[in-house]
Amino acid sequence: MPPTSLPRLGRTTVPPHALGYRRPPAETGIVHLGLGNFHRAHQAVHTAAALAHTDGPWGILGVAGRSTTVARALREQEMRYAVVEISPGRTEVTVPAVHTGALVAAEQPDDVLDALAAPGTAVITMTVTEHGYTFSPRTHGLDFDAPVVRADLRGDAPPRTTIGQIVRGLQRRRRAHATPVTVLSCDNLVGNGDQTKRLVHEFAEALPAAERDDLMPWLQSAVTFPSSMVDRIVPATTDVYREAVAARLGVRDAVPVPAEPFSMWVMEDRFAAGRPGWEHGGALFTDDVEPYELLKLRLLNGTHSLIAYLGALDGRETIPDAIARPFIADAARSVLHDEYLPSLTVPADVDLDDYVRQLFDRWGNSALGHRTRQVGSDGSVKLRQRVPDPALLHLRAGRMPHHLALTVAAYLCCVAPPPGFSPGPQAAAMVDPARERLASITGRAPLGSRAADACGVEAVLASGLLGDGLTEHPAFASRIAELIGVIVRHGPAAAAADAFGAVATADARAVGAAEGVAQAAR
Ligand code: CS2
Repeated sequence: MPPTSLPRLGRTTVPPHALGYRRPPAETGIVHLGLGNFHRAHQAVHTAAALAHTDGPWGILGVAGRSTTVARALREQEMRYAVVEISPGRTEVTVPAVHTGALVAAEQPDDVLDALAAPGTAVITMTVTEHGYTFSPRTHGLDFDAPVVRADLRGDAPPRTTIGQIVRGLQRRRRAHATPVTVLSCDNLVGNGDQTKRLVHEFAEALPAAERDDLMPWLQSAVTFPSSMVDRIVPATTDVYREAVAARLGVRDAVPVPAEPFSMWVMEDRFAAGRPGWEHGGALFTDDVEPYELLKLRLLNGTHSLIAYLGALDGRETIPDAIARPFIADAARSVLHDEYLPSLTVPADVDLDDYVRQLFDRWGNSALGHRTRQVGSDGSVKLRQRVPDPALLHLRAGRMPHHLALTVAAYLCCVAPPPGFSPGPQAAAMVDPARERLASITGRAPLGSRAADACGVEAVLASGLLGDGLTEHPAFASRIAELIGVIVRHGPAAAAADAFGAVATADARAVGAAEGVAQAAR
């Protein structure tokens, strides 16, 4: 911890050179749900850059869900915190200063609804992680079986789910003045705008008839849900970063955010009531965000998951330590090039070689210390956005996606370890909302009890973990089961070699078949 003799970061103690611009916004135009590190290093920084170019009423009111740590610290620091941009050769510290307030939904639920309804609020943004959308693990619509969703629908207490908060806030807005507003998801979901819209509409449709009929027409005409792709690697805060702020700015910041230098934001320009000039902060506006989303969700996030699970099983604490292992780098290259890449169309303005080279540099950023347990957490909600569609594409074309199977095998070994197998401390520290559910399924049909025993994996897939489509391909479950067996008996490097070997054998067979065809034709 930095010495307590240093002044605390605040309005008057920010060194002017660290501030992105001179006049921090006084008015709130954006309410952000999910006051975590990612928002503070991404959207807030882009907003600061937009405001440095053109002033506007675009202050952000940040809303934390339950945790009070960041909101309280921000209030004590007059809404100031530092972003520590860090790469092996360089550290740069800036203070975005775009927040006008910080609330904790669990403590001030009514203030949150008022903020969502306030006439000045033109954009409601959210980074609540994949888990925060209260998806049903079965239908992938809103989870009407979850007690917390049911309670929010009854409405006899303040809403606790993000979707409930948004709908209750929109109801209040509709009744107060009915001005249009935009809801902008900034989470790693395919079609995040459409998915958010679907969940919000499902919630609104399930309200009592009078409430529903009052809300729905306005919701349909006045509230837009653009999709967006967000990208910046943002690890958890540690004392290293608090010390970096103390050394560079001479102040104490309890909640700085570390981040890599890279940052990218692409979104649809469908804002119902205006927006900041985010393009001046480097954001890209497009009519079709999906190719960017798929590029990022699959090449970056999908490969990231494989690196994290293999790394954790190999005892690596950080992503850079993991990718430094040749077998993990090779597996990452294979899944990226051979299995994810054929499943997407690269946007015309993206230089693929450059993008991929940057990905490996970003993962290798050893100064950042991004942890395998952070990327590996919440796999039950993340993998669904990353693995099934590309896997199905290959399976339907008659090809086995060995490295996608390896991703699922390594994930299951980390969070639902087969009997007698200890995945190590990094895997044990991964948080996953499905741990108990997976344990109850694999308790009935243990994973990896025999090499080719796919029942446990089939039961896991049948539970909806990766959607419905993959259950029609039992060979995929068998391959996952085989790879689990290899991990359990010989470790993650052997499993990666097995996946690699299978690809090489299949390639050799394909070449052999093609040569056979050519010979026959001669
Ligand atoms: C990571 C992402 O934790 C994860 O699953 O893949 O948080 C990743 O670091 C960001 O999406 C990068 O933009």
